[in-house]
Amino acid sequence: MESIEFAPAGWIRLWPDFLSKQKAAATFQQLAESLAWEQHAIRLFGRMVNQPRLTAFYGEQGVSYQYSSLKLSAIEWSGPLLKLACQVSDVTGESFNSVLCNFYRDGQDSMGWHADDEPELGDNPVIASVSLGASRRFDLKPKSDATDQKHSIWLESGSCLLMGGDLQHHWLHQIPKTKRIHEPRINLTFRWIPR
Ligand SMILES: O=C(O)CCC(=O)C(=O)O
Ligand SMILES: [Mn+2]
Repeated sequence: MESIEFAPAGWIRLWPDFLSKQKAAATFQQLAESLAWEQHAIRLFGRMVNQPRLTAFYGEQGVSYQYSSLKLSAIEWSGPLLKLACQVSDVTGESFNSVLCNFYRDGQDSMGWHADDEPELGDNPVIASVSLGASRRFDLKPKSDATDQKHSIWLESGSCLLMGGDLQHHWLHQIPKTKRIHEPRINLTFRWIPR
């Protein structure tokens, strides 16, 4: 496990081999085929635009999550997602009751700069992020816009990243678009959302 402390605040930990490459590839296939992937439209600067990726939200019954003008009710998790949630909890020592799943079809799919700071996640949320399929670059920059402090981490298939402390108060993160990647990636962000 690798650990990085962030100034001004927060931390991340990374388990590069949370799942073996083989297990990660099999899990990618299974989730790509079985989850209820949808492309949602969100309101951006007063216009409705499609998110540049597919998503699916799963978790314990009754959990819902509101972000970017969307309100998602969890589909009850079972099988592979529930098993992964248990494995993530075992490795990280943290509890999760839901998972926001993202499907990046290729390098043209992305996630813009944001922090996971919605009020329902609580004050200092701990979020675990499991990556399957193509490696993508994960960038972090301070909200204060001190651009010299930018960090980038390659999230490889089978890795598990944990974000915690007050990272979401002080830092933004993104998955940038790239012309160089043509393969798909699934990312699973495990969260704790009170019901
Ligand atoms: O795809 C990723 O690695 C990041 C996903 C993310 O930041 C999110 O779902 O909030
Ligand atoms: Mn995020």
